[in-house]
Amino acid sequence: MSKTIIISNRLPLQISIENDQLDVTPSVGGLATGLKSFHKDGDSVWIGWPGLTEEEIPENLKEEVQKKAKEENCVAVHLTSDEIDGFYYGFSNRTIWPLFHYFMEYTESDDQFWRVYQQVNQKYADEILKHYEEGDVIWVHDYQLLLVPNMIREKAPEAVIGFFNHIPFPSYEVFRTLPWRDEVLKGVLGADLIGFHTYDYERHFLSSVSRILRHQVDFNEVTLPDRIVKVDSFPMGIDYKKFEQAALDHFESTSENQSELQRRLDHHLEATPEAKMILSIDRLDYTKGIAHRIRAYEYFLDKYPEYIEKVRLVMLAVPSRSNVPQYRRLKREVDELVGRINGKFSTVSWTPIWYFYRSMPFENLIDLYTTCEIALLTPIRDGMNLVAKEYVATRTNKTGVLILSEMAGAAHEMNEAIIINPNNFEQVADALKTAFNMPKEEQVDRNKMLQKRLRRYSVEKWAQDFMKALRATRENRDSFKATRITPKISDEIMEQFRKAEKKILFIDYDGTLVNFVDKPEDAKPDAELKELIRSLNASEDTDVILISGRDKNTLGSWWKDVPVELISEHGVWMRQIDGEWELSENVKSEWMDAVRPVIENFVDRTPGTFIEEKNYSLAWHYRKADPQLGEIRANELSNVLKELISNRGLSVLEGNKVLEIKSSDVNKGKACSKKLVGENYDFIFAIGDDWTDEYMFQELPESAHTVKVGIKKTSARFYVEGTPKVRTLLEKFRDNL
Ligand code: GDG
Repeated sequence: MSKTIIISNRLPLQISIENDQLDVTPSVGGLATGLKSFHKDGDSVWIGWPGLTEEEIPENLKEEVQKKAKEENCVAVHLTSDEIDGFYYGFSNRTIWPLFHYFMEYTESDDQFWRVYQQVNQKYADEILKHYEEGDVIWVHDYQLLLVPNMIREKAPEAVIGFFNHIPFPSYEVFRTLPWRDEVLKGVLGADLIGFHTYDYERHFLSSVSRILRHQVDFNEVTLPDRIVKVDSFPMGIDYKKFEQAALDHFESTSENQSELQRRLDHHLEATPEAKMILSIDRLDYTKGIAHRIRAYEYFLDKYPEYIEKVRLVMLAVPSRSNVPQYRRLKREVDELVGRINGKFSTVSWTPIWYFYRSMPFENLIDLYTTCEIALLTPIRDGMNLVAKEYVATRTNKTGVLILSEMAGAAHEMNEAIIINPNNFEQVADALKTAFNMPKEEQVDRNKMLQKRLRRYSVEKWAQDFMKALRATRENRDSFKATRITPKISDEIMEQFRKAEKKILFIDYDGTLVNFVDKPEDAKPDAELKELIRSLNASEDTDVILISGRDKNTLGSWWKDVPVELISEHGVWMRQIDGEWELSENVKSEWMDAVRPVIENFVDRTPGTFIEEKNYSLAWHYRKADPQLGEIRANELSNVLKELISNRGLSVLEGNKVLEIKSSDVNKGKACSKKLVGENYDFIFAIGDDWTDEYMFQELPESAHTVKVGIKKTSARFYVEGTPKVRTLLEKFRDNL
């Protein structure tokens, strides 16, 4: 039975060792909760690091760790302290984390970190492969494991792999500074589905893919030579019921059951009934804007001194990554700021900030959420921010005001909160004043809407949606119209080829025999390719025709020493073996003078584009332009041209990063048909990669073996993944001559 394999840096377990005794408790984090419906008995396995280094687990307990993990359907990946240093504290948290949160000045480019990151990603991938069986669905989580999807893909090409990035994905301008940007993108693109919290992160990722790797991106799909990768946003929710229930239980608990923290909070409330508490909870991380928040709070007290003794900032900062220097510096900065501000404003009976630097048990978290009338969450950058959602979920009487930074992913879904720019102290101060004075009815109205949304889009729904979309990628793969040429299909084609008495092969050039390059003049055939075409043509009963959109001079000069028939400019010119170029009837060129200036205007406005002038057509190439600008201008130019040439017997062909204007009477399909007239070929083969080749696929008889290169919509019967596969196929023809 197929299962789900979940992989995250950490396992959803807490392991501790005391007096040589192992204690394992399941963790209650959001991810673990969200995935629990998939992580049931037997149905799934979770692979990750158990939280203790190899050195910390005594030899005699290693097996025990694995055994205990297994009881929770988990598998432990053991990491040494050096690996944790290079992989986790190093590359993950000193390179990727700051860069992806736009803290470029904190981003380190250390080769050694990168090497360990690769090694450890490979370790995770190897562990996954040990457990992977065909039909399983693999879900990889977060920025520590960016290379894992492709590492799995290399060994298990058919695997269904999802990847979810829990942190932001930065804009191309920031991401491009990463020395290993190509490797990171290729790593993630090993997945079939890539998920982000917001559409912004999704479009930043797609923009990097199209600009850096130059892959074709259509809406939210990336076309690779052998696969299509889907990219989408899935805003992560919380376990709403758990937080709601905890809040209800909290209100029902008797005073004897109250926590010490709650008693102190109540004492404060009783002493100053008109005062309000402002809550902030985060890991102590520079992305969370803790220092900014304290300064903004100081600004608020300076600007509105009437609130002195009327508000108190209750700040919980959870220790995090203290091995990384910036976190240690931040700790010092926050300590100093809290000290200074408390010193500046405190009165005999009041301190403006209550600061806790520790992790609290869940019950205390609920105490804070339910008691504080205002939550102030001001990250500078935050993938989502679950605290904001949890706060709203615990406000069971629907009062309370959330002030949330627009830089948090959650802000996209929580419009009813007071949304602020954390860098604008004026705005934060005014938001605090508004929150303090917000009428109850307005609070209720806002929270009602927020709660409705959060309840519906819970973490469970998030996980279900992602898994559903991931499984759909497998179905899409299966429903792809053309059939992939498997070894079996290739054998069948060869069998028919051998048996046939008269055979013809139509072969496109760019994107089929050779890969696309930035400058078209650099795509010359290599010696091996020439030899292959020569040997295919050596047999009396086989005709090979290279059919291209290229101009006749280039094509003629590249193939001058190979005896092969050529068709250039989509069929404008034909050259028999050793013959002269012959012009197809019905082609005209007078129109070119009228059309050229229009295209020139687009060249001027679109850097990186140029005109290729052929004898009977004009082509506008935009492969080297900015990909998005290129697509926009191509669309525009296509519309302008279509209007200009209407009723002139011309057509606009939309090729692979090229628009070509030529006589409508000429196309590759017509050229192929002409070759078949009066002949009795009993084996017809045509292969090509772009839109202009579709004419061949459509015009050739149904019995023809038509093959598309790459995974795209096509009228061809078969497809192969890329140019190396084309060569393998042609070599098979040669071996079966
Ligand atoms: C990353 C992304 C994204 C906090 N203090 C205590 C405690 N918590 C719990 C909260 C909440 C979680 O930790 C924090 O989640 P956040 O989303 O706010 O932030 P990150 O840890 O940075 O998480 C973030 C998230 O991944 C999910 O994709 O939203 O943007 O940075 O659940 O309740 N829990 C307990 N004691 C504490 O002291 N028990």
